[in-house]
Amino acid sequence: RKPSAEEFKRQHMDPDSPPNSRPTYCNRMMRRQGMTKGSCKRVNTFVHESWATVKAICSQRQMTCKTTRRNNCHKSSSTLHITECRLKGSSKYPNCDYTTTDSQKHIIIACDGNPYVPVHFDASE
Ligand code: 139
Repeated sequence: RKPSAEEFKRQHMDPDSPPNSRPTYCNRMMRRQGMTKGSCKRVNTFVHESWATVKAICSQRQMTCKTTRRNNCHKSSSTLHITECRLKGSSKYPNCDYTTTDSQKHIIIACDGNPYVPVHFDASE
């Protein structure tokens, strides 16, 4: 499947909700955004910033990706509001049960294509 900005948006963008640590956020969002179909996705980060802010990271500091060793990753120059969803060890598909953790961190994303846009979430730090 071709990487696309639309897929990145579905899995990682939540610009309209402020960061909130309601414990039900990840269970609800992971299901709503289609990441609990077939299996429970283990780790997923949502970014509470505008698409313009996230897209702009593609022109910020370039680096080697942590997960693939490709060189098309970029680290945000500022910290962003994010929520990390992590599958609980006790979770059993189809009941995907997540911990919800809010933070403010730099994010590392991979960009690809022409136009050069976000396609993969690599890490936060
Ligand atoms: P993924 O299938 O990794 O990429 P997610 O980001 O949602 O989907 N692509 C690249 N993929 C990896 N590295 C590159 N340098 C790439 N350049 C292009 C989506 C598409 O992007 C393409 C791929 O070929 C693919 O088609 O790490 C595993 C999953 O966990 C998530 C992110 C990732 O899935 N994750 C991990 C988080 O959301 N947060 C974290 O902190 C860590």
